[in-house]
Amino acid sequence: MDTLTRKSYELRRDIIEMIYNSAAGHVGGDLSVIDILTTLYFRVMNISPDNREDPNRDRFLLSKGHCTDALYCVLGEKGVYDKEDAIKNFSSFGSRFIGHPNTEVEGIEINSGSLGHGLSIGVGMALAAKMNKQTYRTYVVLGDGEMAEGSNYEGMMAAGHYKLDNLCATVDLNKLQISGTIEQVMNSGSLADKFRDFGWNVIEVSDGNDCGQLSQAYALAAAYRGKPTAVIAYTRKGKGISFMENQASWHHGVMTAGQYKQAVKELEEVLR
Ligand SMILES: Cc1ncc(C[n+]2csc(CCOP(=O)(O)OP(=O)(O)O)c2C)c(N)n1
Ligand SMILES: [Mg+2]
Repeated sequence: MDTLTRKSYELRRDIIEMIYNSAAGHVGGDLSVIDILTTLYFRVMNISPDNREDPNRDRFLLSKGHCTDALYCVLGEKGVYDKEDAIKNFSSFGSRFIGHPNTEVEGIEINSGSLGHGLSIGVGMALAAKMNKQTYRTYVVLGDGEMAEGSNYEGMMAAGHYKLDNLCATVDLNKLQISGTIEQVMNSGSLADKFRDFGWNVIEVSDGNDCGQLSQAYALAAAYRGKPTAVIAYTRKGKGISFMENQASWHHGVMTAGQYKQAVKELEEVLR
């Protein structure tokens, strides 16, 4: 197993611990997005504990903010703060590790979780970089259910209009949202076609839980000039835990003690 994949499974182990301790969080979406976060934070972006104030640090925005549990584990693993603090205190009274991203947590750039805001904020950050001749890149991660929010389409249009090739949006396309399939709840049709129509370069990643495929996509995105890039990552919700995979009910399900044991066992088998 390569180091990035191993890291994503170690982070899955942290996520399961955090979710079980707190009996809160959004485990299905965490497990679908963790390979995207691992690839971005450990291979692609120039973000480290030492450059948090650097104006040229890359910007990362988790627009599908309900999956902040995964992001807290990643930032802890990066050494931005004590990861154990986040795992033990997630969602507990008085902790800054609340259930959606907030800027009181080191390394978090924006408050998010009300879906549909991250892309437009990212457009502003990318446009500012162009105007100020700064070299940072802006990365926004969206959910496919989140794409029902109309504000995303204004963001897409503006990014295409201003040819923001320093902006990269990733859609975690797991075909599920809070209460069912995308098709049933709000059918958005082809998101790849919609991004293309708004003037984006589109890269489709057939296995969005494969860090190798994701790394290649982000390398192509960084080299592409003249258009923003959308990485459409076909993922699996609940990826890595057999009984959670592809089940809408695990959007924010809470594990029993038996399910927790089973989840840990499955991850430890992969990591052995
Ligand atoms: C504006 C807004 N409306 C509704 C919600 C409630 N909500 C939280 S998660 C979610 C579903 C999101 O689905 P998706 O983007 O596909 O996320 P994923 O499958 O990656 O968990 C909804 C509707 C919200 N957070 N914000
Ligand atoms: Mg989804």
